[in-house]
Amino acid sequence: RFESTTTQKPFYVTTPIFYVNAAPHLGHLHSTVLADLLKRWNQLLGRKAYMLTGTDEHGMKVQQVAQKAGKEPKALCDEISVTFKELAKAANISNDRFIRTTDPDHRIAAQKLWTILQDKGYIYKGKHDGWYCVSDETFYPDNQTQEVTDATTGLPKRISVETGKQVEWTSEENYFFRISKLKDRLLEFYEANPNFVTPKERYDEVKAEVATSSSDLSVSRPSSRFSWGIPVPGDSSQTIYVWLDALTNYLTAAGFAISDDIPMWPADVHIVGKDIIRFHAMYWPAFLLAADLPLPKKILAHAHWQMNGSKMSKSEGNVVDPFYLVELLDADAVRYYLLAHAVLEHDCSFSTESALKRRQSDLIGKYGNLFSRVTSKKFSLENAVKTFNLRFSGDRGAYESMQIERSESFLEKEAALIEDLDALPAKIIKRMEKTDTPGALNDIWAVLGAANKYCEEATPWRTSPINVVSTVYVVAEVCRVVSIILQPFLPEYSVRGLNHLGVHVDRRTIEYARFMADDAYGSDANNGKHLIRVIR
Ligand code: ME8
Repeated sequence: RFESTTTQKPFYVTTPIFYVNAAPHLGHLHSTVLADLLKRWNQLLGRKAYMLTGTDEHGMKVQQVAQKAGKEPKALCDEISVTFKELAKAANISNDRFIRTTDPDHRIAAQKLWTILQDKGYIYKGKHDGWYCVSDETFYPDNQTQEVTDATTGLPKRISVETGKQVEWTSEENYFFRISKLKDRLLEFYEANPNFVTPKERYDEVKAEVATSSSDLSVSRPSSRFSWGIPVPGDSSQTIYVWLDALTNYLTAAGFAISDDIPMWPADVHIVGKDIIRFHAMYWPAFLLAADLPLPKKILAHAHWQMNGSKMSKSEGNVVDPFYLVELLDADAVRYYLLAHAVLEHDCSFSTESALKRRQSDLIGKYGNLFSRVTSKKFSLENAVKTFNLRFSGDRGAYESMQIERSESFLEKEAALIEDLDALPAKIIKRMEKTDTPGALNDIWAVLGAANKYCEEATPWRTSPINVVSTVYVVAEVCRVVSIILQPFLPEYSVRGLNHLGVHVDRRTIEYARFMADDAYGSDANNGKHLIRVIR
């Protein structure tokens, strides 16, 4: 009932669309890298994939920042939105669209969804009193707020217990969404789809929250107070609530504004930070249920990056500038650090030193080093080549069509390493089913570690030509197979590696990630100048 009927649809992955109240920080890049990883991972598995990211430009928060800066809201949006777009470029993100909620098709889509909800009887007008938090763009029930003393002014103020942000008593006419009518259907849906919210801890929280919820959701604001948004269709005295507007972006990009037939829908996964689960796992499915549209397959929530012990956040100002980091490390090394370091479940703290260290020890020390061992002229294998008079083309350090025989002894000696290598794809597929990126990279680096060790112990140049050749061959195979698997994680390093080995672009999908895969380099790869050719 909730699934799309087309099986051929592209894998559709999204990031949150980010507020344009300040420039991006490392946390935003983390969600974006995860989405990019999942897109590329699905492509590696042979599936078409589509990735969406963008900016959330309406709402009180943006309106207030613009006012303070003495700018028109749209001008502020243009200015900040472009920094998010540039970050995606700098970080080598392969998003297919960068959506802005000020895009014309999005306005149409948001109004269309509103109209459907209204026609189906889910929207009514009422009076609303409550504690509104501009910073979080949401109302909080009384028991989720508390009075505290402001540290700077010494005056009392009321804040949200959850986020610590100031709330204000707000009383006004709003349109409401009958989410209360959908409570049972939501709970049924969670029950039937235990992986809908991942990780499990977050799923349990969502279920508990929906089970105890009772009030309807205010989905508009008076335009007199707040006009920087999309007007309610047929009543311009009200503006659509920014979260209803924002969530619709996922439908907009799927083509909802122009057609009722949206083959790319539903999304396969919405990547979100754990701060916005309620909106994605409760409100969003409720809107879609009400509109009779299929629900997304998964909400994947990641924990937060911390800085000096508290959540890295624009409003706190304790942020890491992702542009600086990309400059310092390079895009792949930043991705590596984010993916290897952060588990979904727990917050983790950022440190530049540890990012630099991991680049040195893992990327340069193990992955890069293994490539040097097979391809660099400086490495002792070159001596071996000379000693045994093997043909060495000297062309970009590559061995020209080195011909080897597959012999028993060759397989015996390297059996453990080859076995580990061949077990790797299945292991990583399993890890990726849980989006366990630290686990996946750990498995990959275990093989790289073993291969480096094997090189050190093999000292083939002291023995015979066949050993030299087989050692180089096995190590080259580790480089090739690992690079294929690493493409979604390290798109630049891996492609450089595969190019260097001379692996044809058609031979880089997961089925070639196997020791001695048939025609692994492609018969006309690199004009026949691939590293190694095998005769069986
Ligand atoms: O919430 N660690 O936008 P936003 C990891 N516009 N990720 C972090 C992070 C941190 N410290 N801080 C932020 C919004 N993020 C809405 C979304 S979607 C329809 C609308 C990431 O600019 C994380 O993904 O506040 C978080 O959910 C998101 O940025 C919040 O971005």
